[in-house]
Amino acid sequence: METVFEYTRGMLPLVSTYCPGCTHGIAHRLIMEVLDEKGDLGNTIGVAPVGCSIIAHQYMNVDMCEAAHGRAPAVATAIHRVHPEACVFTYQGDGDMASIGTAEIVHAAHRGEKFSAFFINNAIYGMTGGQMAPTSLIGQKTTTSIYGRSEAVSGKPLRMAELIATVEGAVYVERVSLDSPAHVRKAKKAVEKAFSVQEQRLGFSFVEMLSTCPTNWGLDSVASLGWIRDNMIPYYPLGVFREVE
Ligand SMILES: Cc1ncc(C[n+]2csc(CCOP(=O)(O)OP(=O)(O)O)c2C)c(N)n1
Repeated sequence: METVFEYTRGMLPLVSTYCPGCTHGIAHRLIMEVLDEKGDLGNTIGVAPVGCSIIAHQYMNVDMCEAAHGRAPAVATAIHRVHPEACVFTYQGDGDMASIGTAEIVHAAHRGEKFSAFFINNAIYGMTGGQMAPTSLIGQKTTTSIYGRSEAVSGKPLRMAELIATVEGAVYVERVSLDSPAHVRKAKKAVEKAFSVQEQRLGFSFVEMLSTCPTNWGLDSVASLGWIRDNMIPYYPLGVFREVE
C-alpha cells in the first residue's frame, strides 16, 4: 500500500491545545517536518519565548529552551555560539518580536548570527487576550484599540521582513502565508531554505509566516484564513526580500 501521509516524528503525538483554526500548529509542523526530513531532529535546539507558543517545547520533538519575552534571539545567539555545530532556531510571535523584542532581532541580524528566525505574525497579542500589536492593521479592532487601530495614534503597522531585509547581516529573508494549501507548500520551501542557509553557515535567515488568531479576531477558522488573504497579504506582500548568494 502506498503511504500518502505520515505524522512527522518531529511532532510529539499529543492533542493540540491551540484554539481551533489557529495556524501555530501548521507552523510547528512545517518546521519539524523539515528537520525530520533533513535528519536533524537530534541536532536541533529551538528557542520559544512567551506567547501562545510558549508551550512549543511540549510539541516539538527537539531540544528546546524558553526565553524571556522578546529575548529569543539573544538566547539563540548564545546557544549557537556555544554549539556552532547545532541547528538553532527561534520561534516568535509579533507581540514578542515586533514590540518588546525589536532590538534583539535587529541586532541578531546585524551581527549576522547564524541561526534561523521564524516569525509568526498574527497581527495581535494572542496569549494575553487580543491586545494591539505593532503589526495590527489600520482599523483592526483589538482589546486596546476598540474603535480600530488609528494611524494618528499608533502609526502604520510594522513590516518586519522588509525591516530585517535592510540589515546587512541578514542573508535570507522571506514572507510566506499559512492561509491555503498552496501557500503552506511555499512556506515549507522557505523553511527548507532557511535551514539550508544555516547549514552552509552563510548567515542569518528569517521567515515571516502570516498566521491566524481566530479567537482574538472574533472569526471562525475558515473566515480567519480569508482575513489573511483579504486584509493581511495586501499590506504584507509575500515573497523573498533578501537573498545574498
Ligand atoms: C516582560 C513581559 N511583558 C509582558 C508579558 C506578557 N505577555 C505574554 S505573551 C505576550 C504577547 C504575545 O503575543 P505574540 O508574541 O504576538 O504571540 P501570540 O500569543 O499571538 O502567538 C505578552 C505581552 C510577559 N510575559 N513578559
